[in-house]
Amino acid sequence: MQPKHGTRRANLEYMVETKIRARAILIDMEEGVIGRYRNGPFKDLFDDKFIITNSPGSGNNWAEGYYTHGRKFKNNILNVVRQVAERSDNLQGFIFMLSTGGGTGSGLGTYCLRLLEDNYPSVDRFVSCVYPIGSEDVITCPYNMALSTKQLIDHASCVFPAENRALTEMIAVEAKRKGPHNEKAGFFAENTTFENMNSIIVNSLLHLTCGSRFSGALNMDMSDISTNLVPFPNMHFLSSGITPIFTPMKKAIFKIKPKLKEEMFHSIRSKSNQLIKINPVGPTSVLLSAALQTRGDVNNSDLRKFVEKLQSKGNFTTWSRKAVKVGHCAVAPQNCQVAMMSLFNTTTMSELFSHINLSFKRLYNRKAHIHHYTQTSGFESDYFQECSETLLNMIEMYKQTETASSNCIPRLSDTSPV
Ligand SMILES: Nc1nc2c(ncn2[C@@H]2O[C@H](COP(=O)(O)OP(=O)(O)O)[C@@H](O)[C@H]2O)c(=O)[nH]1
Ligand SMILES: [Mg+2]
Repeated sequence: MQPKHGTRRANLEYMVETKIRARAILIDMEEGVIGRYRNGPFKDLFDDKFIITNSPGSGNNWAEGYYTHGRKFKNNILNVVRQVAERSDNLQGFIFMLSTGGGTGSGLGTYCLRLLEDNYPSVDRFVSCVYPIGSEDVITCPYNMALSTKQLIDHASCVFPAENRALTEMIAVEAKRKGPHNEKAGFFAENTTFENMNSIIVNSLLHLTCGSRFSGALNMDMSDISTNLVPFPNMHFLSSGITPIFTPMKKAIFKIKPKLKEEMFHSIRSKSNQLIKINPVGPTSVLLSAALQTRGDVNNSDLRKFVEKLQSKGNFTTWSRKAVKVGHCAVAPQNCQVAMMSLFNTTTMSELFSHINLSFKRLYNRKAHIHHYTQTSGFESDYFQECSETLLNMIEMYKQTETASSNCIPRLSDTSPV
C-alpha cells in the first residue's frame, strides 16, 4: 500500500498505519532537541529504546563530545547499535548524520565513527555531514570542524559533505525561480531555515539509498559507492549534485521531454547544484571518479548519452575516464517523474580542506579558546597540530593528483594518489 498523496501528513499517517519504524538511533546531548521526535508528530516513527540523550549538551566543544560523552556513553551506544544491527537482514553500512561545527555531532559523532570501525570493521561507514560555513554562530566552530574532519579522513568509508552557504544559495535561487507564491512549492516563510537546508540533504540521502530500498536491474548499492568512487585511502570525500532541488509539489508532468532530461543532467554537474561550493567540471577540477544515479523516467539510451557527455566534458585522469558508475532506480521520488544525483570525487575537494585549515589557523595562531579543549580529560594539546598536518597532507595529495593527471601513468601502487 502506498500513501495516496505526497503530503507530509499523508506520509505520516501511512507510516503510523503500516507501523513503519525508522531503523535509526538518535543521539543528542541536548535533551530538548530529541524531545521534538519523542513527543512530536513523528513520535511513532522512532523507538524510544534507541534514543540516547543527556543534558546540558557539549558546550560547542569537540573534546567534550569526543572524550567526556564518548567515555560516558560508550557501552550504551554499543548496546543500542548491536540491537539495531541484529534486526537487519543485510547490514550494508552505517549512515551517520552530523554537524561538524558544534560539540556533540562533531565530537560524539566522530567518536561513534571510531567505535563502529573497531566493533564492525567490515561494515562501511558513510557520513552525511554539515559544514556550517556561512552560518558560523559558534566561535569554536573552526576547531570543531578541523578536529572532526581529521576523524572523518581517518575513519569514514565515504563522506558526503554539505556546506550551509551552498544550501542557502540553492534555496535562494529556487525561491527566485518559483516566484513570490512559493509557499505552494513547499517553501516556508523563511527561506534559509534549517528545515529547508535539511530537506536538500534528505533528498540527496534518499537518492543515495534508493538502490538499497527498491529493487531494480541497474541498482547502485551503498557498498558499490565506496568501491567505485574511492580510488585511494582517505580520498573519500564526494561532492553530491542533485536535481530537482526540492521535490516539486506542483501538478505532475506525465510526459518528460528529452530536453528537460538533458537540462536536468546539466544541472547535476553544475556548481550551483552541488551541496558544497566547488565546481566539479570547472577548469581546475580533475575527476578521480564519478557516479550518476537516476530515478524514474530515464531509459538506457538516455543514460548512455549522459555518461558519454560526462566523459567528454569532465577532466578525468587517464585511468578514471572509463569508469563512470551508473545506477538507475525505476521508482522516482513522490510527485516527481525524474530525479538525478551525481557524485564526484574531484581534486577541487581540497578547497574545502583549505578553507577549514585557514579558519582553524586564524584562531590557533593566537591560541584563542584552546584551554576549553586542553582542560578536557583525554585531549592532548598536540592534537591540534596533528589535525592541521592531516588537512595539509590531504591538500597536497589532491595537488599531486592534479599535477600527475596530465601524464599517462601506466601502473599505480596501492596507496599513491597519483
Ligand atoms: N544545515 C544544518 N545545519 C545545522 C543544523 N543544526 C545545526 N547546524 C549548524 O551546525 C552548527 C553546530 O550545531 P549545534 O547544534 O550547535 O551542535 P551540536 O553540539 O552538534 O548539537 C550550528 O552552529 C549550525 O550552524 C541543521 O539541522 N541543519
Ligand atoms: Mg545541536
